[in-house]
Amino acid sequence: MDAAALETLILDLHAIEAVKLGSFVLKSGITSPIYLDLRALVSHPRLLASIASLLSSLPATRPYGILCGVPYTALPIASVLSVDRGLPMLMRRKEVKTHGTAKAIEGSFRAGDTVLIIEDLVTSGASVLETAAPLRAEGLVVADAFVVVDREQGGRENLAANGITLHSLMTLTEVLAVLLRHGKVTEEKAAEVKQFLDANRKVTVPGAAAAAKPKVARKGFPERAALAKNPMGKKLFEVMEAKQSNLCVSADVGTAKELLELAEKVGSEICMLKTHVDILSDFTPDFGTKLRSIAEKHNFLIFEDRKFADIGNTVTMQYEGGIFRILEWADIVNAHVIPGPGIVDGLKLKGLPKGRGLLLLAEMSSAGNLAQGDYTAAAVKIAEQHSDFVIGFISVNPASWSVAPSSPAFIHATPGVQMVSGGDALGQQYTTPYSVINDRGSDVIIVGRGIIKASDPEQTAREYRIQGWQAYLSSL
Ligand code: S5P
Repeated sequence: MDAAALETLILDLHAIEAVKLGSFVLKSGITSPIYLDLRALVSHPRLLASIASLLSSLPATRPYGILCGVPYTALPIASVLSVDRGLPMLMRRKEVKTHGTAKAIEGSFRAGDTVLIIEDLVTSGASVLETAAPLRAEGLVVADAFVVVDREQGGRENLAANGITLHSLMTLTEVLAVLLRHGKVTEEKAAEVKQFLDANRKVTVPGAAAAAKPKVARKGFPERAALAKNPMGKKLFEVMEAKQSNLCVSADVGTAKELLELAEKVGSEICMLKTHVDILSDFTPDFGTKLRSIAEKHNFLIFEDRKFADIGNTVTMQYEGGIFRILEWADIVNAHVIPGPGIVDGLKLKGLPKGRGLLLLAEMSSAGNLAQGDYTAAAVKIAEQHSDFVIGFISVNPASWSVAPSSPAFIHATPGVQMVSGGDALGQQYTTPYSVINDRGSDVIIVGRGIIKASDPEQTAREYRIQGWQAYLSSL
């Protein structure tokens, strides 16, 4: 690295007020005596060019053929680098369009291509991870990230833990040294910044974008397993802990053949596989046995998303009988609470003796749904009255509930999860794994199309598992 060029760059950044000293509250929630904001760069093409040229000289651990800037500040930097080097770019959408082609990544690529991530500033590494996830989900390889400034607050370590090597033009310590040498900062202020840096070496929010502190803090899964009254609820906690997975894949495919293949593929990454048995065109009575043997092999639970919604007597027959014989093979089923507590009594009559568990739909993910407020509170009440059988809820934002379940043994499982927020054309609404677990206080992410429609469901399931698990860890 050309030390003189770097020194000039730091002074230039200070001159355009991209580096400020004072007292600032960062995105991560901590108060910092130094603030960096590289957004102003768009007004300074010469500086932009010199940053791109310096970045260009950084070594990578792996040859790359595509660049991807982290939105938004790094986009112009990546663009200049792209033009300079003649390397194509990809763009990651922060929001996926609700209608039309809901693509998270814009641009052309082939699975297996290596993408270099470009970022302006790294604190915890969360933004880089948020960009890497959908790229990896498409089968792209992400091994390195180039960043202008490393704030030295855990980003390097968090990224390394996710298989990404961070290469920075400068660290905050280096910025400070240059400013001090040129009399741009007093000895006193420099000492304050140094002290701040030492005190904040680790901002451990891997996968986080919003806050350093989780909005919902909670007990760990092993502790909650001990509190569970229902054996299947206990088992789900144990499986999650053993596999470090709070990912449930929603296997919404059209045939049993595809479903069983998918179960084999994603089995090692999940704690639970969710089925809609009534959409399988080739269902045969041996489906349950086949699925159970895959579940045993990979140690995951089977959740038939039957959404029972009738009176107690009818649901006993729907649960046990018909051609699907759900009771025989599904560890967990779910039910609406619209009929009142009788539905739980009915299902429990059949399910409890077989050690099964039930999730109640306390909320729904679709736009305009009616499961809110008092309805959600009623679901909590019914669950508490049947805590021997009800293991938890289908929830969307349990952190916002006016009446929270009294026992931490209840599990929250949340559908409507993708790497980028947005929705589909039929009312589904998506939130990211981090937000679902950390901001909204859920436990399990339920992912359907985000995984099953990906070009590499196995790799994508792995990415979701890592994101979901890290979000859980950071919420403890
Ligand atoms: O409120 C809900 C409840 C459920 S169980 N919203 C949902 O989307 N689900 C189910 O989760 C839905 O039936 C589908 O099987 C899955 C979401 O799939 P995705 O493709 O949108 O991720």
